[in-house]
Amino acid sequence: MQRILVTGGAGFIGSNFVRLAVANTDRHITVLDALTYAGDRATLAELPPDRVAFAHGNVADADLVDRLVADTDTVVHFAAESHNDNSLRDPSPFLTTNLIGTYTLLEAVRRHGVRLHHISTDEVYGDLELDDPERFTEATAYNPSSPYSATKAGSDLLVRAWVRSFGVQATISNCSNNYGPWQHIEKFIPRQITNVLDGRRPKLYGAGLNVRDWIHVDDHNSAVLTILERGESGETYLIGADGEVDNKTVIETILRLMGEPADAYDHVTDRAGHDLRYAIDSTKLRTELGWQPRFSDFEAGLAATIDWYRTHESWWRPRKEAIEAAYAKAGQ
Ligand code: NAD
Ligand code: TDX
Repeated sequence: MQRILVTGGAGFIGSNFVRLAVANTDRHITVLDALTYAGDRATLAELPPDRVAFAHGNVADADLVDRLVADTDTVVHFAAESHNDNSLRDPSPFLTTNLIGTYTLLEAVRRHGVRLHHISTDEVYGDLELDDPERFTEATAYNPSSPYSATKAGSDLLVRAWVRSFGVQATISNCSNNYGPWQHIEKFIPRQITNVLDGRRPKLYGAGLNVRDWIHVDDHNSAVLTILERGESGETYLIGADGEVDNKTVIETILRLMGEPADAYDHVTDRAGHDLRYAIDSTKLRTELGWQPRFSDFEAGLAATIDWYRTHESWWRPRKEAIEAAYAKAGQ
C-alpha cells in the first residue's frame, strides 16, 4: 500500500484532505501535526485507525521528520502558520514554520528520494486591481504583501530550488481562498457565521470591496489528489473555481441566509496592507490534468457551511471569546 505523510493534517484543509484521501484512495496516511492553536485532533475523529496514524510533532524537527519521511512514499505539505492577521501581530512563527519547516522537509525528501507536494497560496502573487481583466497564472511574477504571504512565497522558491539544484521530485499548487467545515473561526467566513450564531455583529474590514476567489475545500483537495496522480515533477498548478466575490457581498449573503437584516454588520479597522483582489486562472490544471471543481454554487456551499457551524457549536464555542478579544484589541 502506498503511504502518504500529511503535514498539518489536523488543520482545516489538511484534515479535509485526509478524509477525502481515505474515502477515495487506498493509501495509508500518517499525519504530522504540532497541534498549534490551529490544529485539533477532533478534526480527524472517526477516521479508521488502520488507515490513519498520528504523529505529534513539529515540521521543523529534523530528526522526527527524517524518521517519518524515511517511512513514506509521498509527502503532502499543508503545515503552515496560515493567518494574515496573526502575521501582522507577530511574524516570527511564520518564519520558523513556513520557511524552516519547508526547508527541513526538503532536506529529508532529498535524502530519502521521496516525492513532495507543496501546498501554497495565490497570495504569493500579490493582488490585482478590481477592474484588471487578467487573473493569476503560473507565469505571474511573485509579489507578496504580508509576512504570511512572503514566507509562503519563500517556501515555494525553496521547493523550486531543491528541484533544480538537487533533483528533488516535487510539485507545487497555489490555491485561492478555501471555505467549508472545520475552518478555524479566526478566518473571515466562519468568524462571521459564528458571530451571528453568538449574537454578535459580523465585522467587515474597511469598505469591504476586496475580492476573494472562493473555492470549497473539497474542490481544493480533489485537485491535490489529481496532482498526486497525474502532476509532473517540477510543475506548479494554480487551483481555483471561478468564485470571485467581494467581502461585503459575502457578509450580506451570510446574514440573509441566517435570517438577519442584510445591513446588521459593523465596518471595522482595515487590515494593514490589505490585498485588494485575488483571481485564479486554473486553465493549466483543467486542460493538462483534466480536473474540474464540483461545488459551483457558492451560495449553496455557504448555506451548508452555516449548517455545519450550527451543528458543531461544541467544537468552536470554547475558542470564540479569546479570538474576539484579540480582534477587539486591534479594533477589528
Ligand atoms: P490551518 O491554520 O487551519 O492549519 C494548519 C495546521 O498546521 C494546523 O493543524 C497546525 O497545528 C499545523 N502546524 C502549524 N505549524 C506547524 C508546525 N511547525 N509543525 C507541524 N504542524 C504545524 O491552515 P489551513 O487553512 O488548513 O491551510 C493549510 C495550508 O494551505 C497552508 O499551507 C496554507 O498556506 C495553505 N492555503 C490555505 C488557504 C486557505 O484559504 N485557508 C488557501 C490556499 C492555501
Ligand atoms: O473579520 C474579518 N473581516 C474581514 O473583512 C476577517 C477575519 C477578514 N476580513 C477580510 C480580509 C480578507 O479580504 O476577508 C477576507 C478574507 O480574510 P481571511 O479569511 O483572513 O483570508 P485571506 O487573508 O484572504 O487569506 C486566506 O486565503 C489565502 C487564508 O487565510 C490564507 O491561508 C490563504 O493563503
